[in-house]
Amino acid sequence: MKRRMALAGMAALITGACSKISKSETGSKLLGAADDWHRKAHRALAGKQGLAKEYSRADLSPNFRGNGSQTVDSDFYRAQLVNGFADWRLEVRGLVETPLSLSLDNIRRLPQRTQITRHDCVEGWSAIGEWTGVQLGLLLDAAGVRPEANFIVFRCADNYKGSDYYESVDMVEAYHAQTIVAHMLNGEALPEKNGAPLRMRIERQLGYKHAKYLTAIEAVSSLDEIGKGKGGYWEDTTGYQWYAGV
Ligand SMILES: Nc1nc2c(c(=O)[nH]1)N[C@H]1C(S)=C(S)[C@@H](COP(=O)(O)O)O[C@H]1N2
Ligand SMILES: [Mo]
Repeated sequence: MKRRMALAGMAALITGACSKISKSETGSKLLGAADDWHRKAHRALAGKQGLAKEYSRADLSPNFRGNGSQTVDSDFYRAQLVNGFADWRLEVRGLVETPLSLSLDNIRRLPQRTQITRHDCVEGWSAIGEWTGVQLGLLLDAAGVRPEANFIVFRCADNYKGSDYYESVDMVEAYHAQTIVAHMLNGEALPEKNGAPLRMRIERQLGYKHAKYLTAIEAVSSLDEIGKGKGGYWEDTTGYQWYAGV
């Protein structure tokens, strides 16, 4: 199996066995509990595996603008920018069998996925970019997500207007083929303004779900105790929908 082989490449990082949770079981449990008609309706229409449209190189936006935080205001970040993020680590933690701490090099050596997609921001702009990175599902399998996990929380290095930026998705979105931890935009290392060195791409969801300056991926059973409990920075502060299907 391809996925098994990919995981074997992480052997040096992982000591535990792979988790055998059934994703479809987690997914249907979540759907059954959904109290959000928009989410239910969208899932019914798109299906669990529906892919966001992918474009060709000819469609790429000449400049993929930056929005929200465009840098991280810390000495550590400034130093990492200069040394190619050699000391940056992405943690995979929470409800997992084997917590991981991955360097950029670890991430680059895993199987990669490249996708050209359109980013839609609620503020009324769109841009098409080519993103390369590792599928989130692969990292979650490597860490062995426990069956009690219902959501994946994305932790970011930046503080946006006084709050630590964060986001979250359910397990269906987390394991979607186009949900990747990206380290490249248009074939080059992620620019600072677009979330260097790592950002989420969650292609069936609106722009604010795509967490930049990613530091940790956390498996949790509930979002109640995270931030103000609504699942993300914008959901907490402005009342944007947690389920942000495009
Ligand atoms: N950490 C972090 N992630 C973030 C934001 C932010 O301010 N901080 N802004 C969000 C919003 S509203 C959008 S539209 C996109 C913008 O991505 P871009 O800067 O690559 O255009 O990032 C999202 N992810
Ligand atoms: Mo946005």
